[in-house]
Amino acid sequence: MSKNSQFPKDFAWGVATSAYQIEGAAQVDGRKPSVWDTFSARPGKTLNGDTGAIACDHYHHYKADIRLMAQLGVRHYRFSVSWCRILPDGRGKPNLAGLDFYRRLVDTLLEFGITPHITLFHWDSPQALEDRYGSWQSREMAADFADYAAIVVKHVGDRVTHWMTLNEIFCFTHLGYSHTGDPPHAPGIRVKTNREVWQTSHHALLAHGLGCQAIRAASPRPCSIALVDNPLIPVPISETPANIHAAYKAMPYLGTNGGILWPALTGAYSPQLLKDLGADAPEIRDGDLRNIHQPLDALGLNIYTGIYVRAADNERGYEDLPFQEHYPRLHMPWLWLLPDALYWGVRHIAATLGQPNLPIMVAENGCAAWDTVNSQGEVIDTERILYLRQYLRSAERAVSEGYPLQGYFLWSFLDNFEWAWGYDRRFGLTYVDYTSQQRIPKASYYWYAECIKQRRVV
Ligand code: GCO
Repeated sequence: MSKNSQFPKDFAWGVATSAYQIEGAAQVDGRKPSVWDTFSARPGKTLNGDTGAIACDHYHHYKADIRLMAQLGVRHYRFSVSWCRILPDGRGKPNLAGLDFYRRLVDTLLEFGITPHITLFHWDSPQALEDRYGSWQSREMAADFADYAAIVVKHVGDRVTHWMTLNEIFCFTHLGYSHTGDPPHAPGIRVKTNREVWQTSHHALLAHGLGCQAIRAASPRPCSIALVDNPLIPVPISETPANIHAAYKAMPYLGTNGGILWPALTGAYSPQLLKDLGADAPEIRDGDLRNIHQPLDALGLNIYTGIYVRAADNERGYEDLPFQEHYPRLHMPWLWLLPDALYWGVRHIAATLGQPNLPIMVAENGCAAWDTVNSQGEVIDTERILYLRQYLRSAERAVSEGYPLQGYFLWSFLDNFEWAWGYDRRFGLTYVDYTSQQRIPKASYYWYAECIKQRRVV
């Protein structure tokens, strides 16, 4: 059997986390609540009533955590900044203690030779803005986000040059606001119409666009700006010309693809989606699409799963093939094992969105498994290795076929607060004992270290 081919020397190997999921220290150094503090404290909203109040207490353990990250061998770390540490009331005067935490964090990363990639928004918006104007329900949120972004960039832009604006617009808008039932994500608002839901994601797109402009204006050095999205990826059930064509046809229809990636990358909602939405389409004011469609230096894709499609003799030219009950999945209801989604995600950006030269980073890929500590104090997470190995092979295929896939951030470095699933679901390469805050590198940590060292899938 031939050996897998090596990844290029400059391929960026990384890990990813987000502020609310790991930091804890919810009431420390002037931080005020985010919508996730409020939502998770409401009875019945998260599994076992878990909240991120303490989480991995990374706020106090960041030095040891970064040392462990350096031992893993990664040279890139994607983390997010908590808006309500920087601007506890969402706007106004910055809180210097909050800014200082991120400066210390960045300096420690740089000492260890790790490049910081900062996500400015990973769902934890200030509760104060929810109280003031209903956060993403208001256009004001976009301008407030841009102001906040400029503050962070001014403060650490002398040492950070990789920025990501918003993480997964679909999740914090379409799962945070709903017209059909109780939304599973913060702020958890019932609205009256689907149009109002689409209005929230439109405002988030606007925040991305104004944010890009604010970052470029504030950055003291040339910098790289990305959007991070989790499109629903159509994967041809077999790679015949007809099924590949069907996957291309499906991409602008599926999920919210046509209303998030399309406007961000092409400057227009996909006509397919607009036709489906009819009167539910959001209000788009003059100039919005121009603001939203900003030049990007990279695109971050979060890829965990996808959906099989095949050619069909219907108006759309494709049909989805929903997963059957016994199809393999990892420890989340939606985490169907579909490694080819990674390759196809990258390929769709070139083929369907017409952006063959846009550098792509896998900004998240990983899985929750049923991790336990054995009698020798180890965590042997072979399910995670099985999952990751196949997705990384899919990444290797994309690179070897010449697609501009330049890096991979594994989700996640640490077990952490998995939103509505609390601490029950573990996505880390590192096991966290939440009582003692002890960290135990899992078998997958050592496996990933070896991949990085050899620059190939081992
Ligand atoms: C994301 C989510 C992460 C989740 C991960 C696993 O960006 O996709 O925000 O925070 O923890 O996706 O569900």
